[in-house]
Amino acid sequence: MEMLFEDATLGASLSYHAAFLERGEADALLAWMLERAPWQREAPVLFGVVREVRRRTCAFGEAGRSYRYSGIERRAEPWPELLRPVVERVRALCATRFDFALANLYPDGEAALGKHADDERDIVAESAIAGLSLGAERDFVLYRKGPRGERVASVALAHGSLVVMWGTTQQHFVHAVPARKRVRSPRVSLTFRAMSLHS
Ligand SMILES: O=C(O)CCC(=O)C(=O)O
Repeated sequence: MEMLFEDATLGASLSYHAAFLERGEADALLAWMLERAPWQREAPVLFGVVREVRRRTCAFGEAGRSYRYSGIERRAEPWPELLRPVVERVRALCATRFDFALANLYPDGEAALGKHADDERDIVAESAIAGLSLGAERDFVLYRKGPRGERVASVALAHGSLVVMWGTTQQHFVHAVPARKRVRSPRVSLTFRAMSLHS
């Protein structure tokens, strides 16, 4: 485990777990996700305009969970068998009762995710958010919120790695997965979240 960033005053930090999954386990999960996951196109509404993006998403979790963001609603499919033991390990590592995971498929390096915080009301305030990476290595960048918005951490996320945003990170920081044009192969991420019971 590597602590990539910590602001003790704010109660925010970012940790990185390079070989969270063994190679074979990561390969099998990636293959399942690419072939079997129920990917959907995203068409987020930003400033009132519908914008289609290259990324695809779907969601897994406990029965009845759903997640709303940017005018999109993703309802959880049941946890796939292959993912169940992984969810247990992510829960144990973070001591957090994750009940939902949003999956992102980046078909190639042109697919990206802009700066945002996972600060929707559906998420339990100040709970950890853990991101599992499968496939092509992509950068994950953390910036301070606000007009200066300086970059505070950047990490190349390896196949089978886990990155965890702790505490108040979503309140004070935004994160992004920038485009990397030279990347030609797909990446899948699963971000585990603890949802408020009202959702
Ligand atoms: O793909 C990633 O690693 C980041 C995903 C993310 O930021 C999100 O789902 O909110």
